[in-house]
Amino acid sequence: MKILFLNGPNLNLLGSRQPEVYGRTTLADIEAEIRQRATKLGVEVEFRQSNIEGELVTWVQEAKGKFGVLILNAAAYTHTSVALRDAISSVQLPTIEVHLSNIHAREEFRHRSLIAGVCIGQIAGFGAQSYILALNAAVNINLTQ
Ligand code: CA2
Repeated sequence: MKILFLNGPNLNLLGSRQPEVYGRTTLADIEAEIRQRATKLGVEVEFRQSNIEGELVTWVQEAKGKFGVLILNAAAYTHTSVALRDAISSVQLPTIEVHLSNIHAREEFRHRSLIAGVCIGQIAGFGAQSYILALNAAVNINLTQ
């Protein structure tokens, strides 16, 4: 099974700014941890980041038939992107929404996720651990489908 991890805008800055909100772990650290765990779990992973909404939309479209599960931290596009929601909905690829922070405990504009309704579930608030929880969920989803 192949799992695609997509990361949205500004997540390339992780670890370098706002450590009080997002911690000191970089996206590269998260990727390395995910790769180690994926090897042990016997799954393949691909890990990408983009600051461009259209690029994320294209990657979601292209994932159909190539990946079994999509794990998506859409970052700020979570709260704004009808385009990403439509892309997820159209590919019908099991998608897990992931966030480092607990978006429901933050500013009101972050409480609404436009993609939540087309995802299997949402994991938020566990920092880098959210990605690991999502990986485990993805592996288990695939076992039962
Ligand atoms: O908690 C999450 O994972 C978020 O998806 C992160 C997004 C935010 O817009 C969402 O509401 C919740 C922000 C990612 C930007 O990350 C930064 C990291 C360091 C410095 C500045 C931004």
